[in-house]
Amino acid sequence: ILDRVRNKALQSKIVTPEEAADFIKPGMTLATSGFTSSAYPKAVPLALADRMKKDPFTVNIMTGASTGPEFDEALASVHGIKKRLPFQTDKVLRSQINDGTVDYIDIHLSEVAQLSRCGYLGHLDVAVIEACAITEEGNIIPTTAVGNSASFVQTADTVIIEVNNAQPLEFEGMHDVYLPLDPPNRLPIPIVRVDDRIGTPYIPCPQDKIRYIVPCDIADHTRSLAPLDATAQQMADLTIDFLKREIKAGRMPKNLLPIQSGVGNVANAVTAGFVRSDFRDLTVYTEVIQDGMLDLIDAGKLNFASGTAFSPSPEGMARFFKDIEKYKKYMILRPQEISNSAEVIRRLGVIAMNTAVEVDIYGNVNSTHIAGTHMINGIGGSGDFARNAYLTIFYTPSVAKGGKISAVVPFCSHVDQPEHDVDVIITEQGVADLRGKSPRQRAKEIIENCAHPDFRPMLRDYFQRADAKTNHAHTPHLLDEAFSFHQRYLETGSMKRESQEDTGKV
Ligand code: 0RQ
Repeated sequence: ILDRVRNKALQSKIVTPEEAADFIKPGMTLATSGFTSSAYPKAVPLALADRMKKDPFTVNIMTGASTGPEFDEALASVHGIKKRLPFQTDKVLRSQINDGTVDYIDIHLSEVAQLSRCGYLGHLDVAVIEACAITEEGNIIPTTAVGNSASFVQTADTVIIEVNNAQPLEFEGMHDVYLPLDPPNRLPIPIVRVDDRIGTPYIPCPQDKIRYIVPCDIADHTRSLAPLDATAQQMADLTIDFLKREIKAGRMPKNLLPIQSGVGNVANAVTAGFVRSDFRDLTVYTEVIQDGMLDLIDAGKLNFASGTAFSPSPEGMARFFKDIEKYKKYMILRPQEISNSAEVIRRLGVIAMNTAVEVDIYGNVNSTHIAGTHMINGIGGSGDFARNAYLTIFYTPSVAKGGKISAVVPFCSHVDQPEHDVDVIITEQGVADLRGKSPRQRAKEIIENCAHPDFRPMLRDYFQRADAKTNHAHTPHLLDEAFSFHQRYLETGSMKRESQEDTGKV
């Protein structure tokens, strides 16, 4: 890695992953790079997990967002994590979050850096940051994500840098690192177009803060794309039609407004829908840039994409590297407090498209908890975008688990995005446009347009009885029945009534 550590004096700090991991003591808080399986440190966590296997102890961990198996899975598998924030997607860790072993703090991704700088998340002992290279001045060239790295480097006592040879040096120049001052000294973030550059192409790092430099040659463990299913495809088609109507109504320019889309099946299908559509000159202001953006560039439909992480599938990454000089011109990676900044999202007028686990008849959205109790992943950036976007769309298939669960329920068992933040809900059944509608009008729109026909009669029945019993209250509910769908699912494995299971009728 000598050619990647450009400052000769710093080369004396190169050690093995084991030596660096030895520095980490029980109870310490590690603040690391990493955002959705991109740019997370790999060699040091693996060495740390090895040490914990022989001599068990725990640490606290904060990252940008989720990481790969060499990090969350490796450390959770040896019961090495006590506290974790702000987002994760690992199976082993998820089970420990739901059995009381791990204290998991689910935070809007834009807020983590400020909360940590202002001392609300505890003391940061060590920042462990993946780099492409270290400059003559000791500054860090990030890899596939920026996440919270710049802030963590500023705040942590000491810094360990993993220089990853598997991450091509071509990433240099793709980043724009800008750290806002904290209140009361904050200035406006001067982004007025998605491609504006306002910071440095590196993470500033005082040389004397760097304790160790560790070589690593393990690539990001990103996932292959699942084939698009018919349900997701249908939601994508509904979205394209809906947006065309918005343009016709004069609510958006012909090339739309900057797009944000979450990760997963529906997001991929929606992006593929844009590729097939006749939209042109699209722009993207999002968190995670995935394969679909490469498709849009190839189709000549994308002008520019801004994000905090580049997380394509392994096939997408290979494609990116084959034509890196071309693709690089279309992309920028920023700190997550900038990619997800309320101020910038509101100014640009972003169209936010994210996925829900369930929605209720009034438009509240649950993005995180099964049956109100069991954490899936976390709110991620969905709330940052949902609250501040010009147009906020949530997607969910109308049913889950082979039709036994309705994704439209009387009352969400956990609320991540309140009804006030949700403009539109799309399922494969149709579109509910909630803008300018009262709760009573919303209920009708959601039940008739989005719920699965199997569950529509039960939902209508609930609404009508709630309306009568509350004397037409503003938001009619039967408090003793509001969670009856969930209760039935927990007791019988299905939200359907017994008679309905037998006969198909309510
Ligand atoms: O369980 O895998 O056991 O079958 O929940 O459901 O349909 O695979 O959902 O992968 O699209 O993720 C909301 C979790 C959706 C995701 C969520 C069961 C279902 C399955 C998962 P199985 P799917 P997806 C950008 C923005 C929050 C963060 C976010 C998410 C499992 O989109 O984490 O948006 N969002 N970030 O069977 C019980 C229901 C259910 C249900 C589905 N109503 N009740 N189980 N399931 N609906 C990214 C970042 O922020 C970094």
